[in-house]
Amino acid sequence: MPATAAPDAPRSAAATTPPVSPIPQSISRTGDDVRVTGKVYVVADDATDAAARDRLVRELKNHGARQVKVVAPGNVPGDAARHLTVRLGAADRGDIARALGDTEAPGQAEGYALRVERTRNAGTVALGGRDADGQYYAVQTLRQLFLRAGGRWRISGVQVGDHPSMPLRGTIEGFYGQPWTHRERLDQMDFYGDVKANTYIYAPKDDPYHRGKWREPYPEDKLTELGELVGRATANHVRFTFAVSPGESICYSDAGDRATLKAKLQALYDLGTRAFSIPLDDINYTSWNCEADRAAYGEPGQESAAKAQVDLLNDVQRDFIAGHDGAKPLQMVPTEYGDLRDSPYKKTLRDTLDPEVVVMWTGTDVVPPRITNDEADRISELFGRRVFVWDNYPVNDFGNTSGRLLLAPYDKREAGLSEHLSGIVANPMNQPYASKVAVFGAADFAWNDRGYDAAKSWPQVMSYLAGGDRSATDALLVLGDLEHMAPTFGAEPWQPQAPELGRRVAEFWAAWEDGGDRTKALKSLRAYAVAVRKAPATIRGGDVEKGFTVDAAPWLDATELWGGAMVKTVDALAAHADGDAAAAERLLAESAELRDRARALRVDPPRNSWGKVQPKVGDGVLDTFLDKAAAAAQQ
Ligand code: LTM
Repeated sequence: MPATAAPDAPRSAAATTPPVSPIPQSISRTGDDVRVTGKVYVVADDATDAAARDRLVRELKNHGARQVKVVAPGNVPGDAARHLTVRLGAADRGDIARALGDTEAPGQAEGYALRVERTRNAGTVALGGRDADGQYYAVQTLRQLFLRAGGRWRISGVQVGDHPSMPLRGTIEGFYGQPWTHRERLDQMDFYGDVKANTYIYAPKDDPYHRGKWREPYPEDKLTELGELVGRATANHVRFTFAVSPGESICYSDAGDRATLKAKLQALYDLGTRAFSIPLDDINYTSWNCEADRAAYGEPGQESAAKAQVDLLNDVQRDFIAGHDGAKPLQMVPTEYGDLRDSPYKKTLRDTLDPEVVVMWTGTDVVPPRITNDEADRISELFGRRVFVWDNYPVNDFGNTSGRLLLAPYDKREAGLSEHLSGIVANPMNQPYASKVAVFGAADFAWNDRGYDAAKSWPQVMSYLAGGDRSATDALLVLGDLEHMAPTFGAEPWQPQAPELGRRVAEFWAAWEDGGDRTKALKSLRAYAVAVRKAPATIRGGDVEKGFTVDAAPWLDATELWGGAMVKTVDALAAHADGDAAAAERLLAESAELRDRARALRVDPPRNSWGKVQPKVGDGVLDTFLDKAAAAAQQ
């Protein structure tokens, strides 16, 4: 697990509040930072969340505590005043409420209050949760408050009052192509805990038992894995949400099919799952799978399809969910999931679907250019409830994403959406570790949409992936810029390719062409070209999560070559400026050779359904620069 605190924070950091992700609703200084003493007392009781307590102990040990003693509130030893004392539990527990002082404990679900206070001989930390989730999130915030100053670990002297803006936050593994492996999913659960995401929806399109073979129970070994996953999710305060997608073949009116579907849900309930979803996306809804449905709901069409779906979903909500202790309201994905047009289908859902059932929506398109408050308001009216956004970013399973990793920050979701939505889950890439860039941002936004700033969240996730390693963080930002393009299903991407490189290149040409300082311009662009060339080695050699470097391997290989080609080309321009045509020609030939090698690379083995393709790097910006610069160096 990468630590996110800066390894050796400057002294001036003491006057500010450290970056915390997701951004808390409120954070301010209480006073001086507090020293992590060699021995630390953790004060916990039976109502203290066990996962929160264990994580707290681990974090204290990772940040300077040699011995951590867990004691009950009535049993705090006399020497505690000389040691750091951390109180963890319900915010209204007497000792925690006193230690929180005037730091207000939020009343919202999953909320928490945290206060760090320097005392005469040591310090106290109070971590008070509104509920068990809140306790866990208090520890996740504390994890980010450790800083190293003068070779010693300290805790930033702050107070935090915090709660999520959206009730549902996380991911839906809902893409086409190779599903994630069991190990990758386990790792994702830990990651979601870190970013305060509380939802993972299991809906991989290419798990045969999820869709085509939905009637068949999971084989024993798969069921064992799913059970392990449910446990890991729960330990991270993540709700494992089990989805079955029967729409390709179900006979909606058939009692046998309904019983089979409920049996499938029951098997997961028995493993500890308490949240369920029935996605009905990407199916043909204008023909029946059985003649009985014609008799039950009429001739096939939008309205009769909606009637059949509602009949099934209301039955599952009322007959299965309502009768199962602790089960959350049923979730569903409508067949019309990505537009804002009213229709007989939506009207039937709005008028007759049980109000408890949660409806998902992807935006104004499968991959929308943005999501606004007004759009969210309009779709709420059309479905008769606040919708739950299935956000098709950073998913890379469709044609326009061929050859791409999507590493741009989570963006273009309007502040204020928390007042119009029940939540957001991101549909990730087939590459789970690389998906963390966008998922981190999505979780950050869903926690505090009004405080979210894409430009600040992006370096934070890169630092998280780099385990706080500053050079690797910078290298990841360079790579992220080259993999910034986020396509829609149409011709226009919703996020541009390589905006930082594009800005630098434009600045360069302005100086080169308009009589600016060419030497300075060459020096500056060369430095960036070297950063591009070196980024892959820095990422591979630094503390970056191994999984990320595996996911990104073809793109890292390609980036090194494209960066090398750029360095050679800038050098060719410099030689040309010096009047050395022979050197310019030689350097351009070397650049072309590197570029050819980059173009010959393939994503192999393919996790995606694109087949073997060239990994794209800064396309449309970097290659365009090389072409223009080659022409300029030969003039
Ligand atoms: O978006 C939805 C609701 N369904 C599918 C997803 O499974 C798929 O991953 C995305 C992106 O291709 N598009 C869909 O239509």
